[in-house]
Amino acid sequence: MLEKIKAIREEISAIIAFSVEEVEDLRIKYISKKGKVSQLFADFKNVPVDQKKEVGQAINDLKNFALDKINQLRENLESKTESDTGIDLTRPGEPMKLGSRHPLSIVKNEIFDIFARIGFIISEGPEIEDDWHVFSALNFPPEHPARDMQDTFFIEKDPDVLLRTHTSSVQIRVMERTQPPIRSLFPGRVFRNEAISARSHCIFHQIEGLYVDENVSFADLKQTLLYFAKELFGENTQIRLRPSFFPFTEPSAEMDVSCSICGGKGCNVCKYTGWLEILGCGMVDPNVLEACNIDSRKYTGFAFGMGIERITMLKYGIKDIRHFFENDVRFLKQFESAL
Ligand code: 2U9
Repeated sequence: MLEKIKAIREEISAIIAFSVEEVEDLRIKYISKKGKVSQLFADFKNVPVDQKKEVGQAINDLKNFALDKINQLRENLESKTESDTGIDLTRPGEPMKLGSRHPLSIVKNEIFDIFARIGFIISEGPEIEDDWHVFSALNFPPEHPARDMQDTFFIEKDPDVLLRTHTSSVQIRVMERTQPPIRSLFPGRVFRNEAISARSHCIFHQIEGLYVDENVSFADLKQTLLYFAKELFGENTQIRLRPSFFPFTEPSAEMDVSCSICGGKGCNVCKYTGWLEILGCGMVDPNVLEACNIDSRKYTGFAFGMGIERITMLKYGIKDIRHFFENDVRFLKQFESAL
């Protein structure tokens, strides 16, 4: 019994409290009717007669000790006012300074929203890839220069392990496991073995898009991209498609938008052409559909791809791609401030 009393005394002496409510909880825990100290009084009847005097005294002392401690804790908390802390606890807090979203994230989210309104979902996949998903399934011939070490980062030990050069690899992964209809965007970081300059970087961000279903036509592609350009650059934006070539689309095209800076009249951003190139696109090559076990006689599809850095530079008139990766707050805080 004496041991138990000693242990409770040590417990009480170590207590600290940060609020009056906590002190009240302590009072209940130790000296209310069912509290630990009161429990000792209940157990007192079992104490042998010859020890009753000593134990009784010890329990009384413990009760007084607990009461003193609780009163002291309560007084301390109640007396902590401005006068003795020097702090006016009623003053409103300093507002937290908000950061701002990265310009690439602002533009990426805007593009997500535009395509979400016409039913596109988002799919993501690995940055470290294999030859099949980055090249072979996309109809790149074995000797295509993109497979060269000069253009693509491989790991030394295994030429089948490489950093993706486009997010088209994710489209392959989705098509391999899903039958049409497929309507998705594929955002992500991509890597190319390029010298870093004001205009290009070895890491950048892409958004690609894919729509595969029965009867998807080039007219659907063109109308979808016109809608996209008007939403992103304004209702008066015009588009033009120029023939191009990619191994994974046939036919292929590059899309220009009328320059949003000069409205098409000609300025130094559009190099006095009135047009800005913003993306590549085309009808998915039947070989690519077949490589993913999608029946190319039943289904057709369109795809497009764009670099988010390039679009963001055009939208905000940013002259050097390296700003996006330096994270200089003087650059970053110029964009949207609300999170
Ligand atoms: C599959 C089938 C077709 C995606 C496409 C482009 C054209 C394109 C570039 C734009 C600027 C890459 O970031 S960039 O350097 N992209 O021009 N991308 S069509 O076509 C696909 C993708 C996947 C299965």
